[in-house]
Amino acid sequence: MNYTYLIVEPHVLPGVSLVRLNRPKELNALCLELMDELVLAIKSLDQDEATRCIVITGNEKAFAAGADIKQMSTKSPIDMLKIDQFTKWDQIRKTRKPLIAAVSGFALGGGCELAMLCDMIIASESAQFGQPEIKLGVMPGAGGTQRLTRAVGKAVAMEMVLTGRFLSAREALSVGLINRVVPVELYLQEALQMGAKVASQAPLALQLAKEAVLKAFDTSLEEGLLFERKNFYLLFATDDQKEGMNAFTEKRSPNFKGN
Ligand code: DAK
Repeated sequence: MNYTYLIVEPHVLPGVSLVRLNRPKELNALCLELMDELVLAIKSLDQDEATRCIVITGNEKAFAAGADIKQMSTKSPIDMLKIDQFTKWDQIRKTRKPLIAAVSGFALGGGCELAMLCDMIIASESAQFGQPEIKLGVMPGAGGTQRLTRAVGKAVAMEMVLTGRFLSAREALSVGLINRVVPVELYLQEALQMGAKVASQAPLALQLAKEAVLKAFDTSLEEGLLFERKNFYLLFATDDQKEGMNAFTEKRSPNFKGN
C-alpha cells in the first residue's frame, strides 16, 4: 500500500514495525486523509503476524501539532457527525498489539491525544505536550480531558486544558505522562529498542496483559481483578506459557511462537 501522509516501515527490528507521520510542512497536523491512512496502516500491522509491536513517530520538530485546524475550521456539527472521526480514533484504540509513541517536538491537541492513546511514550528532550484547544475556542475531543487526567491528575490536567500551557518533556516525565526522556538523536532508537524488548515476549500474553492494564481505566478494582484473573488463566492454555516456563527451567531463552 502506498501512503501519501505516512511512511510505514514493517519489521525495522525483529517484531517491530514503524509508522512515521509524514506531513512535515504542516507539522504533521492530523488531516482527515492522514487519519484515514493511519487507521489503515495500524489495522494492517495489527493483523500482521510478524509485527508484535508498533512504534508511531513523527519527526524531530513535530510528532503532530494537532488536528488540521484549517480543515476543521469551516465544519458544521453535522459535517463532524457525518465524518465520524471518533470511529477512526476508536479503531486505533482497539489495536491489540502494543503501541509505542516516539515523540519529539510538538505533541499538541490531537497529537498529544494520539500519543496518549499509545501504550507507552518515549520522548526527546525537545518534546512538548499540550492541549491548546481552549485557545481556539474549543476543548479536547479525542481523550484529552480523560486520558490526560487519568495520567497526570486533576491539577495538571486542568491547567493544561484550561490555559493551554505546554509541558516540557521533563515535566511530562515528572507527572507520569511519559515513560522516558532521551536526547533528541536517541528518541527513535530508544523507542524501537523498547519495541524490540516488548516484541520478544509472547504475543498472546502481550495482548491479554495490555487489555488488562487498559481495563483498569474503566472498571472497579473488584471487576478489574476478576478480568485480570481470567486473562491469566487463559494464558495457561497457550503453547507459549509452556515454552516460557520450560525455557526458564532449562536455563535458555524462550522461543515464543504466538500460539
Ligand atoms: N493544523 C493545521 N496547520 C497547522 C497546525 C494545525 N494544528 N499546526 C501547524 N500548522 C501549520 C501552520 O499553519 C504552518 O503552515 P503555513 O502557515 O506555513 O502554511 C506550519 O504548520 C508551521 O507552523 P508554524 O509556522 O505555526 O510553526 P511555529 O513553529 O511558529 O509554531 C506551533 C508551531 C505548533 C506552536 C503552532 O503551529 C501552533 O500553535 N499550531 C497549532 C497547535 C494547536 O492548536 N493544536 C490543536 C489543534 S485542535 C477529534 C479528534 C481530535 C481533535 C478534534 C476532533 N475528533 C475525533 C472529532 C483535535 C483537535 C486539535 O488538535
